[in-house]
Amino acid sequence: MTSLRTSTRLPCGDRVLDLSHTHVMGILNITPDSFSDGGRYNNRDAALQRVEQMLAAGATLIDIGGESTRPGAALVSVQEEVDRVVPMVEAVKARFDTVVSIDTSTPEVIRGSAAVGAGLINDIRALTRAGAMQAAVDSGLAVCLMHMQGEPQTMQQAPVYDSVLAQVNSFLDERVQACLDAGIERSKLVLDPGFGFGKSLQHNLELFARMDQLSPPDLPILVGVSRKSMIGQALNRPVEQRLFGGLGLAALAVAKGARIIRVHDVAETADVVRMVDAVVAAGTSAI
Ligand code: PT1
Repeated sequence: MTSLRTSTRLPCGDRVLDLSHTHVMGILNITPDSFSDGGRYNNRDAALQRVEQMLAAGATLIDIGGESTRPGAALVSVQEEVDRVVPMVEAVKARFDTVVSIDTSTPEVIRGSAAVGAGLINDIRALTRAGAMQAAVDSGLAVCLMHMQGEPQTMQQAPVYDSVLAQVNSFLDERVQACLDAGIERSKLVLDPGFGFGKSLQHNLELFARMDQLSPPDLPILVGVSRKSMIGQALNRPVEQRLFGGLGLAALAVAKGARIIRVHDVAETADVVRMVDAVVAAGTSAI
């Protein structure tokens, strides 16, 4: 399988990610109600230990989020989010040589985190919040643009599409153009179909199957399906029994050209990713 997604270097602040292979992004939720971590990592030392484990297990990015965005989650105040996220970014960058991604839509969090060494802005709202685009431009950081229909609180109440791929693509095309118009370099952009964000099981499955047709065709793709309800619905499994389903999807995502896989279960996913990468590389080598 050849890919049009040709860019091999993603500049992330003080680091560069080599996108000639697939990266595992480890999730660090620092919300009291966080999805499937049960808020166990609120405590600074426990969170840093978790980061150390994820890096040892093969994560090359750590995604730090202070606002839960799973279906039905409530908003947090700007001050609360800044207070949760920025000191954690600073603590991680002080101790570990890694790329820190910030899972945020909030301009104050983007600015504060950029000042203490974050490398990637992972925004489920694709820089649509007032002031977020300018904060991203000023930061000079890489940006992941994700598709979502609606807002987390209500997005799973009967989502509707004519064609899910066409609608996701027209949204992503528009957000990429908005970033370019604002002055963000194309080489700093990453796309995310937004699995579970305003999508039924059927929408998620169709979007996954056609991920190689995500637009624009030259930009790298990030996939986040770890422990999500699309696995629960397809397999009839509660959240603590979704690992194997998630690993299957991770393998398929890599085969379809995804370059960053966002997960809770780093060690297991890292083996899957390295294995599939090895097969893909063998199929595209000149020998
Ligand atoms: C994601 C993602 C994210 N997911 C990016 N950032 C979450 N770039 C947070 C469910 O259906 O996919 N990409 N940040 C977590 N959000 C959800 C959504 C968690 C849906 C669970 C579900 O169970």
